[in-house]
Amino acid sequence: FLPSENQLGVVAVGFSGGQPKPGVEAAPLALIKSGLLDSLRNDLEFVVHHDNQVHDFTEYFPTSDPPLIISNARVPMLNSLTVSNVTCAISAQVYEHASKGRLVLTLGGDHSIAVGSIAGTAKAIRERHDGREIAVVWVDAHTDINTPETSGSGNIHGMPVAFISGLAKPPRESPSVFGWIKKHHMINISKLVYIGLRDVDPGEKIILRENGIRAFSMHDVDKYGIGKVMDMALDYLNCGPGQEGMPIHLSFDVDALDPVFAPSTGTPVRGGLTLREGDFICESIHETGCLVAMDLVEVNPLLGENDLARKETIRSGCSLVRCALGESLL
Ligand code: EXY
Ligand code: MN
Ligand code: MN
Ligand code: MN
Repeated sequence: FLPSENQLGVVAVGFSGGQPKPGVEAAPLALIKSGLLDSLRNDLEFVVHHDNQVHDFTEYFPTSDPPLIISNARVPMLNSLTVSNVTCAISAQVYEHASKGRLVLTLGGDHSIAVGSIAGTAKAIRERHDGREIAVVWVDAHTDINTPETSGSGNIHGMPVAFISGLAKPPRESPSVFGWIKKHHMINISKLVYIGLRDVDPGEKIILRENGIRAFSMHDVDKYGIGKVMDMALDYLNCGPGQEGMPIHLSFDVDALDPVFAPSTGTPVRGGLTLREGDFICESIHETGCLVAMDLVEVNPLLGENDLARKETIRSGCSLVRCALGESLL
C-alpha cells in the first residue's frame, strides 16, 4: 500500500465554511508562498503534482444554504449543504491523486475539509489494495467528533470525525447533506487515534467512551512523554516495529500545537504540544513508512497579534509537513 517513491499530490483548499472566522481560506496560498512546495521539491526531492490552484470550490456553493434545524439538536447546523458539496469535490481530487499511488497532501482550510480528504484516501486505498482499510491519526486540541445533535456550535469543523466514521448519518431533515458518503469512503473508528487533546466537549467524551476510541490527551503526553505516546499509538495501529503496518492518513490541526508556536488559528487552546513534539509526531509517522496522506488545517493568517505571530504559525505548519515527509531523516 506504500505510495510510489516521491510522488506527491497536493490539494490546496481555500475553504472556511466549517467555522465562522474568515482567514483560514488564505492559508494554502500563505504556506505555498512561504516556500513549502519548493522545499518539498528541492530539499526532499518530491515530484509535486499540483494544478497550481487554490480551490475555493465556490461553484459548489448552493444558492441558498440556510441553517439546518435538526430535531433533538441544540443548535442548527451551519453551511451544511456547502460543506457537504465542497468536501465531496475535495474527496474526488484527493482520490484522483491517491488512486495513482501518490502520497497526498491537503492544505486547508478549516478541519471540515478532512471529511473529503479522508473519504478520497479511504476509497483509493480500498480500490488499490483489495479492500484494505486506512488508519487515521488525528492530532488536535479537539476531537471534532460532535454529531449534529451533540454540537453546541453548529460548526461542522467540530464534526468531521463523526461523519467520516458513520457515527453521524446524513440528517433526516436534509438527506443530501453528506449523502454522498458511501461505505467505501468511511473509516473504522477502531483504527483512529487522537493525540494532543485538551478541549473536548462533554457530549464528545461520551462518544469516545461509548465507542472505546483510543485517545492520547495532553495529560498523557505529560505523563509518558511524546516518545512513549507515539510508541503506544503506532503499536495500537499495528504500525510499530515488527508489525505488519497499515496505511496511515495523518490529519494535523495546527491548534494541537501550543499557541506559543501556532497563535494564528481560530480556536487556540493553551497547554498544547511544543513544536518539537508536533514535529516528532510527524517524524515518527514518517519512519513507519505507512503514511499515505496528510492534512494540515486551521492555519488562519488573518488571526494572531501581529505579523510575527502569523509568520511563526506558517513556519510551524511548514515544519510539520516537512517532518511528515521525511525532512529529518538522516
Ligand atoms: N468542540 C467545539 C465545537 O464543536 O464547536 C470546538 C471545535 C473546534 C474545532 C477545531 C478545529 O478543531
Ligand atoms: Mn489543486
Ligand atoms: Mn480540528
Ligand atoms: Mn482543533
